[in-house]
Amino acid sequence: MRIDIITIFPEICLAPLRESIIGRAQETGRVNLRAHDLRDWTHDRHRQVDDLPYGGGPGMVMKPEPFFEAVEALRTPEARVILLTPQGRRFDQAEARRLSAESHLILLCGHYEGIDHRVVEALVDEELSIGDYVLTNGTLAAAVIVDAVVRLLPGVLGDERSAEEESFAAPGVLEGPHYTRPAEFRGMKVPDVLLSGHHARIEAWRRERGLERTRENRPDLQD
Ligand code: 6SD
Repeated sequence: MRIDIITIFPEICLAPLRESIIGRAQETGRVNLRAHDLRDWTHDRHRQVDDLPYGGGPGMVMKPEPFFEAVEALRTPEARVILLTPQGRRFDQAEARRLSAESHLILLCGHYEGIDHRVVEALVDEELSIGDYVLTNGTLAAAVIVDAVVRLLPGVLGDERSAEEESFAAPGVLEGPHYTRPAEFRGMKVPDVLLSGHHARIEAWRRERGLERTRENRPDLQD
């Protein structure tokens, strides 16, 4: 998969994606990830990407021209162009799975008050939001989406099962708790059932604890 990110802060989205699993996915060529500086598509001395809003109001609006030139330079016939915005459809695990089947994503990151709407109308295939809170810009949101999508690509996770078995794979039920050694730590014991070697009982216990957690933390997930 190829992913191009267009932002005024390329380093902010690249840094967290260089480590660990996603870093390795890049090194092994499972994903070709690039972040581009939007200012590279300006032509004035100040490399200006924003301007005053028509109709007045606070803050600045991102100019359309650099986004148009950037997308025209980077897009391929298969490219899906996505804008990160609090006004977008909510991104979740099902959306991550859907996007992991694409061959080329172009992620547009806004800053300031927002982006000239002609970009949305003429260039953008879909608007996505990573959650109901307001960030200062779209760059961290783009990094979140890349992380969630790339880990689903074939060969990216060492243990292929772990992409499947986790929370949200079974819709409406969160994962149960995990433990590792030591079996007793500061007086806190690992539940006996996990040491029993009885796989059916372990599975039933995990499911029960997952349901408990769902009821407590995410009642909205239950039917
Ligand atoms: C103006 C942006 C772009 C500002 C954002 C996305 C989400 N889920 N929260 N905040 C955001 C995106 C904020 O540029």
